[in-house]
Amino acid sequence: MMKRRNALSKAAALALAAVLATVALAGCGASGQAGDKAAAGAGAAGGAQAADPAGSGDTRGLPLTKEEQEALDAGLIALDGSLPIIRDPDAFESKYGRITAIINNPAERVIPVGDLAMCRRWFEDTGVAFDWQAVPNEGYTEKLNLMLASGEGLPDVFWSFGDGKSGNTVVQYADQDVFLPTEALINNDMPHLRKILDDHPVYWSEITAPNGHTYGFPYIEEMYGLVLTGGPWMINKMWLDKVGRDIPTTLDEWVDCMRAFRDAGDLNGNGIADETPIATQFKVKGDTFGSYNLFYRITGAFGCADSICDGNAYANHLRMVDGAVAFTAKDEAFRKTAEFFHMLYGEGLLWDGSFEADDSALYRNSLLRQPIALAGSFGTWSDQDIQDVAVHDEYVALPRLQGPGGMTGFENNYSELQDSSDTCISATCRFPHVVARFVDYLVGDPALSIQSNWGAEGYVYEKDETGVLRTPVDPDGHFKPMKEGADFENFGKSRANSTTARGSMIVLDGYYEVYAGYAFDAVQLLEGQKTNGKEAIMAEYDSIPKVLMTTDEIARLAQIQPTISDIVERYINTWITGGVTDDNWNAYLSALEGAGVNELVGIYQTAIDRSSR
Ligand SMILES: [Ca+2]
Repeated sequence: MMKRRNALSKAAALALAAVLATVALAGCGASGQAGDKAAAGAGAAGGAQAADPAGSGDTRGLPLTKEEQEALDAGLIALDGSLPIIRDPDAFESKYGRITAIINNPAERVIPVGDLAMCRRWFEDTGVAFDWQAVPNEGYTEKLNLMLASGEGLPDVFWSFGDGKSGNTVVQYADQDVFLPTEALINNDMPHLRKILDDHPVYWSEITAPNGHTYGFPYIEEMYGLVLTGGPWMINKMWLDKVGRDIPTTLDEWVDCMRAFRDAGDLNGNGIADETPIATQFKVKGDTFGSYNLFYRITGAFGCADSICDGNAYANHLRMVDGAVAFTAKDEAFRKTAEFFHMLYGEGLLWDGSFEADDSALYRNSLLRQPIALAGSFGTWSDQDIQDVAVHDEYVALPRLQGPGGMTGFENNYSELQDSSDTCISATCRFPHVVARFVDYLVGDPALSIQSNWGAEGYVYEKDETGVLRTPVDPDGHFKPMKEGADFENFGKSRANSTTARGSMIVLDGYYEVYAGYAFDAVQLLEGQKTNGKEAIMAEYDSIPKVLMTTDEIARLAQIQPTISDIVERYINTWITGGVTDDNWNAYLSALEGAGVNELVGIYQTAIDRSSR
């Protein structure tokens, strides 16, 4: 539901932007290249995405294999969408053996994969009994790479490739006839999956390889965009009360509160001058979903939001502006943000550990672990970053702050489609239609999808009086184990020992409160994000779609992008401590040009145009 509303308002915003682009539109992209590209690309990328998605014109279908035709004729399998898919598992197995599937096993899984509660249920429903080749998580990628490089002993199905890695792997082998293209299966044999993809055209873009094919099937975990904006930006409400300030709603009011914190003395009452108004980190690496570095959160308040996300670092400082890829860290708003932080620094409002590069020294690993409040305002990912319960309760999430050129916050260049190509079928598989029908069964039933992803009823879920699956929690809000023994003592273990988790599961926003409650440990995190303006931020901005790139493009990004990010980080440190001048700003822009910033934008624009054709 929410997703659609966002998509609609984005489309409306895009249309409006296209109209306004002909008028003088100040702000983002006003500085040269980005603006030109925005005007040129507005029709191309923006329009294509809403039109016919990749592969949907294919109605030919994948021919049955010899074995499939034979098994169908013998009444051993059904491929019309009815269940079970394998009608006579014993007869099927004695004639063809089991369909083999390689899977990475986390250390906490002690139950054989085939005996997991969800695997047993899948078998009861479909008659599909996989021969699971479980490989320990440690070393899984290496083993998989060796197997793929040799091309020998390939299983019928690659259940997963290591979280988030399936896309790069299938692209790497795209021209080697290792994996079976699946778009014909999706279009003709998988009505449930096809509907989900057609309802979300961006997901089609994100699973389509540069050669136009899809491989395997996606893993999607929608959580109202949990990973698409940073975690809550907090302020100490108890300190606000002590200095007689309301919760700020503008950037100016926030600065006024920080000055009041600085001047108030012993706000935490321990007799020591140990308070700091603002804690942040200027190091991007390890900045979980754009949560800890306040610099980037504030760029939007000066007219052009930048975007960083450690989970998709090559797309850092890029954003879709008026339908085209723009490098936002060279906008004038970025310079104004640097001047703003130089002011904060000069006034003694920033914690002096904010420039630390060492993880253990970052405020979330130091200041927030103390049994007393030490900082006035900072970003978090999980609210559990603040370890002491009483200290935790002193903080509230800030509203989205209004600045001179816009509002705070940005959307992450990330996707809730976390893997493009799980449950990947190898080219030698004799029963690709059986696998496709199995995956369509898996994604077609919301309650089943949810349990396949997070764990089985009786392990991590119990039904409430209205039939909605709920995770049992104790009075402190912690997971209450449902099974005896150390192998089920926490949520992670109960999950790992009741389902494979990763694979082609699909959980959509519309499932919450209809089939299952929202993830019990993310409720507060989401609430804080909403207070920060999450929904408005997601409606306002278009992030860079997480499209699949060619091996050459990825190699080129690996060469040029880290240098570009280093330049940005280095200059931010220079500006905050020493101030911004025309000279160092121009030197910064020249350094970016020299490092290939235009090529970076071009690579992304090409990849996005290609995937959204
Ligand atoms: Ca104190």
